[in-house]
Amino acid sequence: SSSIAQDIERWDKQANEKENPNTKWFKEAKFGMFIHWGLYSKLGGVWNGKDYYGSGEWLMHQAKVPVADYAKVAKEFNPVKFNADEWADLAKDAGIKYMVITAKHHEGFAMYDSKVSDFNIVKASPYGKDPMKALSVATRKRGIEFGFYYSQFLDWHEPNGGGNNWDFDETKKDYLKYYKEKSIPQLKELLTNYGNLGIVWFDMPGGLDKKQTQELVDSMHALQPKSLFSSRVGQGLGDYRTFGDSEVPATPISGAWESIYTHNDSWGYITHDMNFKSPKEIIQLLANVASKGGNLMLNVGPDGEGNMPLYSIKYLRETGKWLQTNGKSIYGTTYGLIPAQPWGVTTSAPGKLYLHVLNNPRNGKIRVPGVNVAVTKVFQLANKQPAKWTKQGNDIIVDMPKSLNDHNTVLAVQFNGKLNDGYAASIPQV
Ligand code: JFZ
Repeated sequence: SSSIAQDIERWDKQANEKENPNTKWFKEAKFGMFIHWGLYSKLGGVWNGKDYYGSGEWLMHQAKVPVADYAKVAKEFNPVKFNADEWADLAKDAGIKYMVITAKHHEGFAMYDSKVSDFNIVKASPYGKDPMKALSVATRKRGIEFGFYYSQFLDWHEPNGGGNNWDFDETKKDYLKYYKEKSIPQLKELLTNYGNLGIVWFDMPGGLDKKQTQELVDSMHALQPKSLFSSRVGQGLGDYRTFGDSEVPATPISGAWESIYTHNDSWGYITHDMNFKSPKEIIQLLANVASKGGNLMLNVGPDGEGNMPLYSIKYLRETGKWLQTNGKSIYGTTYGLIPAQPWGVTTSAPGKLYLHVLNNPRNGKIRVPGVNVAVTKVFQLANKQPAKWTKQGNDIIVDMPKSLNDHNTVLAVQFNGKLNDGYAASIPQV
């Protein structure tokens, strides 16, 4: 998209200023889980018998549902199948290092115990408990960083919140009043009552100028100095950049960043959205994003009862199985010093180059150009079996070993010396 180029320019400037030490864990993490869960998860993309395929969490907007009617959904929202330990186990098994869940999406419903607004899962729903509390405990217990998504500007439930122009007159709104009375106090609750948050994932800025956004960021960082705020807090602020939905930059970028994708088509649950990415697609996406130096945060959309989609459970666990034997080529790596090749992509670690063979070559050989170092060994990462290789100038040609797993065969190239950065000419220079 057009904004991506501007984003890169702005963030490269920022990355050049000073590396934020708080991003260290994030840059090593590589794989996050995004969860969209709210009243829309119960509706599943259908309002009054009409099917609105698209982003399920936008249903209220798409169907122009009056606030009073939408509020009735809360009265039937009872996710009795929700089990924080099961969700955290799934994340752990999938090889996930951080989780970000919607504490409040654009619909305005708080999925946690809020004293600021009664429109929340404890007060307005039969469920009557705080699932966010349970999830924050369960994830941390497993060494997973926990964070909240919070829609700071769009709030279709509130007369002064952004976005609802079917119940309210947009021109008469006092956004600052909404920020003062709901958005900021709720953010304070989230940053106070749930322990250390790895991430606060702000989304879709609006209604604040640069100075006001800076004040928002500062007052929130005062509560949690180490927490990382997403770039969608607006006005060029935030601690790491998150790219527009489903985008991977073409060349590596310095600094901390993530690409976000959803497992199927929608972020929020849709009953008949079956377009799930296969384990192979997830693994190859993860490798591609890591090869550019970023993280993949993959979204799942549990239903209104609290069940994870069966395909998400199955495919994420299979992704985790691959990571158990190939994780060294993902976690803690930096972008691949050898640019993308017809057979796949690379990631880097000290003294190691990882070849992610995404397309198996017909002739059983892959060529790796630009290897200006003394190679000591090439082996299949998953079973440590050495692979045959030869050198032609600065190219190495590797015989593909018998593949253990056709999702993505990773070959590790061990070397002495300093490998040239094949991207040096194409990375934006500041
Ligand atoms: C936002 C939300 O509106 C959406 O419901 C979902 O939560 C998603 C993760 O984030 O949608 C956006 C926001 C920004 C961009 C695209 C979709 N963008 O910058 O390209």
